[in-house]
Amino acid sequence: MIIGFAAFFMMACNTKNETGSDLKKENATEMGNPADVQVNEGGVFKMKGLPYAYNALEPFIDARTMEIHYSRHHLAYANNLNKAVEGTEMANMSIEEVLKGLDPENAAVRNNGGGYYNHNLFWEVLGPDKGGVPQGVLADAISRDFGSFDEFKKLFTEAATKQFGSGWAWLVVGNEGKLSIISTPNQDNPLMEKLGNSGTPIFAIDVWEHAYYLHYQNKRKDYVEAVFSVVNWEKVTEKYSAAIL
Ligand code: MN3
Repeated sequence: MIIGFAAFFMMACNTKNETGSDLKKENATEMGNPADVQVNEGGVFKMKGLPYAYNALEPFIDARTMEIHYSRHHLAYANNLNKAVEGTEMANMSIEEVLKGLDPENAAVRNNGGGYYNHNLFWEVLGPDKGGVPQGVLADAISRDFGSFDEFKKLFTEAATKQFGSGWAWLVVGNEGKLSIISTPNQDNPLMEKLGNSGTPIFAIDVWEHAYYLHYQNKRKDYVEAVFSVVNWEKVTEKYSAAIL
C-alpha cells in the first residue's frame, strides 16, 4: 500500500516534470537568422536582408514580432511579387520603376510590390541605439517645413494613428526638397503616381497590426512612439540628401 502510493507519487512527479520541461521547450525562443530568409528559386526580387538581428530593436520592437514580420510577412510579399511579375517586362525593372508605372488595377503587384518596397524602406530607416533627433540638412528642412522637430513628430504620429485600418505613414520629399507627411492604406505608397501620389519617400512607419499587435495590442500610438526611439536619422538624412540632388 505504502509502496503503491510512493510509486503513484513518483509517477505524478515525473508527469509534472515532463510537462514542465515540454512547456519550457515550447517557450524557449530559438531565434532565426534574417540572412537565412530567401525568396523561392528563380524570384527576381530578393530579400535585401535585415541590417540588424531580430532582437536588436528591443525593448521597442520585440524579437518575435520582428522575426514574424520579416521572415513571414515580408517574405510572402517578395514571393508573391515575384510570381506576379514573372514573364512580364516588370521582371526586368527596379521595384521603384515598377511602382511608379503601376496600373492600380493590377492588385497583385500593387499589394505585393508595395509590401516589398515599403518593408525594405522600413527596415533600413531603423536601427539599434538610434532615435533622438536628425541633424544637418534634414533637421533644417524639418524646421523649415514643419516649424520644429516636435511639431513634425506630432503631425507624423497623428498621420500614423489616424490611418484607418492597415497602412503606412510617410515622410516624402517633393518639389524643391519640400517635405510632407502622408498616409496610405494597405501597401500603397508615395511612388504610385497613378494613385495621385508623388515624391520620394525617405521615412515610413508600418501601422499594420502585424507590426505591433503582439507587444502593443491595440495601443498603436505607443508603438509609434516606440518606433521614434529606434529611427536611424543618419540613414533618413542620407535619403533626403539623395532626393534633393
Ligand atoms: Mn508590415
